[in-house]
Order: sequence, then C-alpha cells, then structure tokens
Amino acid sequence: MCIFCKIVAGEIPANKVMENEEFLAFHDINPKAPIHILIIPKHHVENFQSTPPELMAKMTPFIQEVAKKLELDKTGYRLIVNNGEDGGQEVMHLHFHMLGGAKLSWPYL
Ligand code: D5M
Repeated sequence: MCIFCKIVAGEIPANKVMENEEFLAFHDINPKAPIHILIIPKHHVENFQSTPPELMAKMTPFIQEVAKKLELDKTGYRLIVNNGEDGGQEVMHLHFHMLGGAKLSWPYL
C-alpha cells in the first residue's frame, strides 16, 4: 500500500483539512509555503497522466471547496501537480499541491 493510501486507511496520521467519500485534503509534512495542502483521491491513481477525466470533473469542485475553507479563494493560491520522474513526483498517488498564504513568486517561492 502506498503512503497516501495508508493515510486514507488511517494507518498513518495526517493533519486533515477536509474530506468527503472520494477525496481528502491534508497538510504537507514538508511545507513549501505558509499554507501547503495536498489534495488526493481516496482511490489510488498513480499520477495525473493516468487520471480519468471523470475523476477530475469531481475533484475540481472539491479543490475549490478546500480553497474556500482556507479562505485562499480570496487571496489566491497555486496548484501544482508533479507528474513522473522528470516532474519530481515522489509519491506515486495523484496529489495536487495547493500553495498559499503568501504572495508567491514565479516559478519558485
Ligand atoms: O510530493 C510529495 C509530497 O508529499 C511532499 O511534498 C511531501 C509530502 N508527504 C510525504 N509523506 C507525507 C505524509 N506522511 N504526510 C504529509 N505529507 C507527506 P511529490 O509531488 O510527490 O514530490
């Protein structure tokens, strides 16, 4: 079982922000911004490239709700998906990084 599936299963603790039946948002253990949330589907999907569009259609409003809950909808935020080896993906379970809480420079904080 991958590390994020273990979080979903409750085998590893996480600082949860929000969840529903299909998705979970929790704080990144190694934050790269004042607010750094990971948003995942509970069902294992390896990466963005293999994500069915139907899943994205359901994940989009969940991501928007997470932003609202953290009031990042007002200030702005950045979403990042690292896909595959060259993309720097370390955990092979689809996750969106939501970064905010500061005015982010581009491309790095
Ligand atoms: O990002 C993987 C991210 O997952 C990285 O920012 C650290 C984070 N991470 C790893 N393990 C945990 C646990 N247990 N809790 C919270 N956050 C975690 P990637 O895009 O794959 O490089």
